[in-house]
Amino acid sequence: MNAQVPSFVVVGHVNKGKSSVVATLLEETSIPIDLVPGTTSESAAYDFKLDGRVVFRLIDTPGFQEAAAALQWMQARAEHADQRLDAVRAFVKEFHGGTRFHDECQLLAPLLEDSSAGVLYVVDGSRPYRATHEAEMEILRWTGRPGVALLNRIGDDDCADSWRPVLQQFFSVVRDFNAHEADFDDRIRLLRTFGELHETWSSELARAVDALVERRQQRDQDATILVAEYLLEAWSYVEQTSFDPSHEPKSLDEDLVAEYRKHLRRLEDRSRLGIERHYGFDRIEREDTDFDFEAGDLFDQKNWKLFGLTTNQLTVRAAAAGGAAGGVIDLAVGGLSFGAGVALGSVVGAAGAWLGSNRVGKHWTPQHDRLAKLFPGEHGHMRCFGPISNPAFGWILLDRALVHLNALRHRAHAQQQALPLSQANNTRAKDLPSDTRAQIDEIFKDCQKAGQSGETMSEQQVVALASALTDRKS
Ligand SMILES: Nc1nc2c(ncn2[C@@H]2O[C@H](COP(=O)(O)OP(=O)(O)O)[C@@H](O)[C@H]2O)c(=O)[nH]1
Ligand SMILES: [Mg+2]
Repeated sequence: MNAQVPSFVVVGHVNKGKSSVVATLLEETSIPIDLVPGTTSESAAYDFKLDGRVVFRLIDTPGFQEAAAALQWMQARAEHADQRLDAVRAFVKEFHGGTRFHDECQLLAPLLEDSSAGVLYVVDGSRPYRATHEAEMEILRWTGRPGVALLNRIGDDDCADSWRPVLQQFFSVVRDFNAHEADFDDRIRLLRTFGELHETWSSELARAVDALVERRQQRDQDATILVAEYLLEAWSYVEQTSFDPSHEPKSLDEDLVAEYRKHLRRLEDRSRLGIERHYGFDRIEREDTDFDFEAGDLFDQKNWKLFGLTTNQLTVRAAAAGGAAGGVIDLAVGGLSFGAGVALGSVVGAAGAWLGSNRVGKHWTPQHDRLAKLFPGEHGHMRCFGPISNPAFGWILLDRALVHLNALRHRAHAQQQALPLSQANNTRAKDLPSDTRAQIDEIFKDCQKAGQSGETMSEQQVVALASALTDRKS
């Protein structure tokens, strides 16, 4: 083992969030987190690598089970402070490999093996301090290792004040760190703290922090490109079908729209999966019950607010496209002033009828020049649906993509709840500056045109949309 790699043994009472801390710090969803207490039965070392180089190592452990009895055993063998480390060694030697004190040996052995390893002591700050923890901290002190105490928060209560004065007696640094809620900045702050523990680690961890920040920026940039690629594809997508005119199926149009919806859903899902993987999330659940193409509720304007924009914000854009042509589109409330109540009511009504007939896209039949343009050289009978003709619908897709991206960016890797996609405080389309929204709307219009003439969007447009999407107020 390379002694230069900053290593931390993550310890604490069983079921206090040790594995969660490891998962979140490593940005790794594959760390086993307890559904039942005792999931972690053996210690496991996890290396955090950047560009193939190990920058720090975390050793997840089962946690203390019988600290008081273990301490008692050690105390009987250490009359004075200079004998304590030896007593810990003797303890591990005596019980290692056996069934008694299995978990204690699992967590103490890595501390003894690597003479530079630090301690990360995790407690649950939502539960009050209890004296039973004292033996654990005392044993850790006997190892003489530098340590950070982390106040995790499993429940909603705040009992941190009962812990702090105790933790400060045993650990040189005490920090709040909510394993399931910590975002990127919290993680970076903690890594910087680690650097303070050991002089030889500080430069190594400072480099790791720089590299992490750089990787984060790159990931953010790449993620908006993925979002932009998806949107341009979705905005310009045309569903087509060919049929025999002598047996024109009755449900031809319905089927066409159903296929169109399915495809848009697939595009969104594929894009989301790609972005999730990009941030190191594998197979996460999403809280997304309010979006169901099959049930058709995307096409029900009652549900639009669930997608992030209020009906007002959406219809303002819809009305702007029809009424105030060329005017600056402002999705935020108040951008275009409709007389409250009366005008809004009629706009909602108009948009409702529009959407109620599934006119998210338009139908094209062989009588339309456009179809001939879309499918040059094709003969026979075809029908198409798309691209999106309703600007509000285009903005819904954009808003959903932003909500997903931002929920993901702030998600801790230990988090096991479904990804929340309806949080009000999430960044949304309405948070984009209005000139940026106007710019995006131009790209959206280009997409609609491109879709109608069977063209694909250029790399330049992808980059332009991606950069507009990062132009957030927050
Ligand atoms: N809400 C919440 N739950 C947490 C947090 N940390 C841990 N948990 C939950 O507490 C349980 C134990 O977590 P785990 O990380 O496996 O603890 P360990 O036994 O100390 O490794 C799991 O069900 C976690 O989902 C936290 O910060 N917030
Ligand atoms: Mg664990």
